[in-house]
Amino acid sequence: MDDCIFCQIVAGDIPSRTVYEDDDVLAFLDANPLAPGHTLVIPKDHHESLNDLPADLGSAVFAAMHELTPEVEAAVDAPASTVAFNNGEEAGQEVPHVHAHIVPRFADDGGRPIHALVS
Ligand code: D5M
Repeated sequence: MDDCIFCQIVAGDIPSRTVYEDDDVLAFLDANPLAPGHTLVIPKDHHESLNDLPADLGSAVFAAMHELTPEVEAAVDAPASTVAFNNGEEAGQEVPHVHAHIVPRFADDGGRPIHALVS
């Protein structure tokens, strides 16, 4: 989609800091991080939300999340992370290209639950 920010990142038309890439999935640092190392994981193909995502691509995204989450935590020395999708505009999804947030969490960050952290 020409007007999708994340499709433009996949195409290389907007710069991003790549964390991981394979044939189906791209992960890059969030431009507005909630914590150091905040990473987004997206399918390269444009699908607006999880509801539109074919199961095989969902599996590819999950496999990348599964591999990346401990690596992201280790990279910033975080003991935990919040991993979440804002799925749909009313749930706070601002970029309509499905994406998972991996947000490293720290002992001194207040332990706020997911609804207070990802908006
Ligand atoms: O989260 C959308 C996320 O996308 C939000 O945390 C900022 C991030 N974002 C927006 N534009 C960019 C670019 N150009 N690079 C990296 N990250 C970006 P949502 O769940 O839709 O509210």
